[in-house]
Amino acid sequence: MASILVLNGPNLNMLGIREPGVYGAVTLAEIEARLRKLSVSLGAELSFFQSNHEGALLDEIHAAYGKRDGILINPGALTHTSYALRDGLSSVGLPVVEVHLSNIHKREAFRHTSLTAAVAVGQIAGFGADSYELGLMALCRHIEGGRTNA
Ligand code: CA2
Repeated sequence: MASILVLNGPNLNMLGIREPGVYGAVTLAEIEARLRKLSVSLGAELSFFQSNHEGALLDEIHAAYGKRDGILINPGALTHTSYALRDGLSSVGLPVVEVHLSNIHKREAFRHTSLTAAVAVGQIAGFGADSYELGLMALCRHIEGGRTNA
C-alpha cells in the first residue's frame, strides 16, 4: 500500500472561509475528506499536514524520507518564491506531484513561475478541489508503475 504525504502551504487553511471567488467554497478539511475517500479505492494510505511556516513544511518533508512513497503538495505562494522548498523536495528523492486550485499560468505574472515544479513528476492546476484528486490519482499510478522522481 502506497503511503502518501499530503502537504499544504501558507494560507490554505483559509480555504472556503475567505475569497471563495478565487479558490472556491470548499474547505481544506473537505478536500482532505475527499482525498481520504479516494484513497480507499486507490489502496493508498494518506497523512496530512498544513503549515504557514516554510521550516515546518521542510521538517515534514525530511521526516517523509524513508517512510513515505510520495508527496502530493500545494505549496501555496511558496511555489513562486522558495528555493528552500524546492531543495527540500529534491533532497528526499520521493516522487512529488504539485497541485494548484487555480490555473497559476493565467493569473498574475509572478504566479507563472513555479520553483517546485522542476523537482516534481508533474503539476495539475486549475481544477479547483479536483486538482488534488487528479493529483493523487496521478501520483499513485506513477508509484504503482515503479517509477522514481528521476
Ligand atoms: O491555486 C493555488 O492552489 C495556489 O497555490 C494558492 C495560493 C497562491 O499563492 C498560489 O499562487 C496558487 C494561495 C492560497 C491562499 O489561499 C487563500 C484561501 C482563502 C482566502 C485567501 C487565500
